Amino acid sequence: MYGHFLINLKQSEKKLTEIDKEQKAYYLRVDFNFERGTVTPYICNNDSCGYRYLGAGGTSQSAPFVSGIVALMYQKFHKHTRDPLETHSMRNSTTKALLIHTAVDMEDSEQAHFACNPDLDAAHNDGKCHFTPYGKGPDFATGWGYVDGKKALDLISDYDSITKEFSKFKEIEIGNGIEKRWTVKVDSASNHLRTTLVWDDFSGISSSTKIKNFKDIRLINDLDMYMLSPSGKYYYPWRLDTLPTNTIGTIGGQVSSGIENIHENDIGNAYNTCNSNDNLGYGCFDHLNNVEVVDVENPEYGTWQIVVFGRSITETNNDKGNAQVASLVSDLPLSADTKCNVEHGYAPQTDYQCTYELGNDKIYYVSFHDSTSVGDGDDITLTDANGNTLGIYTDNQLAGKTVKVKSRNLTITLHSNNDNSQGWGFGVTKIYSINESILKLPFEAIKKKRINQ
Ligand SMILES: [Ca+2]
Ligand SMILES: [Ca+2]
Ligand SMILES: [Ca+2]
Repeated sequence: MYGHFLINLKQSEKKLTEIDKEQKAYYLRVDFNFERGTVTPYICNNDSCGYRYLGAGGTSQSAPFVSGIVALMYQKFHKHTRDPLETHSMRNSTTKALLIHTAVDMEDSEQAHFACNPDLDAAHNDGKCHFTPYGKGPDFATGWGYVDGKKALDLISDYDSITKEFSKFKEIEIGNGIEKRWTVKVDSASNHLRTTLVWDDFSGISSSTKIKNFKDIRLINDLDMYMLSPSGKYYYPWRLDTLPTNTIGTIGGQVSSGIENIHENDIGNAYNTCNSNDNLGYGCFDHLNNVEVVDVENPEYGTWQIVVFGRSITETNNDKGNAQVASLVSDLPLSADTKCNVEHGYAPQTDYQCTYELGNDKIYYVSFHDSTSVGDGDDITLTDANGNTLGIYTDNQLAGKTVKVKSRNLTITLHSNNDNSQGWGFGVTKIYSINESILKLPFEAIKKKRINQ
């Protein structure tokens, strides 16, 4: 093992004093060499440690830099928690989520081109050098962008020693069919809001990798995430369509095994919209990766909801053996989960309760999922913040319905009796408010008055 770590990737070869001047925040210097079976530190001269920065790219070049940044992240985590890392640490998915969350997206530019893509060159076969195009969002050339070590480290702050949690990232547990919610509050002008979800998926079966269709799902566990704006608009995660995987056998009479037949127009841009922009269909989510990122440009002021759903959890890795542990990262402090675990379909006698935080000042509309239903002898009760019952619903009475609530919060309770009849349970698809200024328009007031007369 051999490597030099320094965060600034753009340096060519500099003296230590020059590097010191340019590093304003955090940096790590680990110089070591593996000689004759022992790891030895590099010997520094007065002002130089023999740094060499290679002009090459690729995972080999990035691995020592990213590893060094992750080492600093663990160090900072430990500094806040004061717990030994052997007993309290971050999962792999958490460091990965923090790095992806803070990565700086890269978009195509002439200056950034540094190597021809052999697959594209072979497919086009026109004697020209073809570069991998890369657009906004995740792409095939630069992934989620370049690592911003300082930003990643900055997220490891604001630690609560009582709950033993950091405010902007959490390790969460999601079971099959379970939906959980968190909220973040946008209360100052911001041109961007991002949420990142990463999980360490259970290992696959090696024989399954031989399946030819690469668009097939390889995930063992698939989690989905979306965000809901204060006015009830959905924001979906990024998706990126797969590339063709048929190989080119011969080019100009020469066999080139492993070269794939990819043309420039096969490489599309990532996208994060969904057709009607008003549904939570399967196609609105990614089902190929163990990473989901939701980006919002110019977010609305108010309380945003982050919803994580266990689309398909077939293997578990939490202590209780009933959920996938995942890592959730936000730009803003994540408010405590409403202790709401919605389960579809539910089992006999599995009563559960969810409280959704609303607001005193506005009328809120709460919409229920089309599948909402309960079995014989079971019901769904809606209660306001003062404990007043707003309604008791049976069968599929709440399916696709929107209820109007003016209360600080709304509690939904599902009562299930012990018989053989259960339903899907309930799902809240939207919570939104209409600005009071709209409700108080003179036109509305006049109209109401006339109706009253
Ligand atoms: Ca990009
Ligand atoms: Ca997914
Ligand atoms: Ca029942």
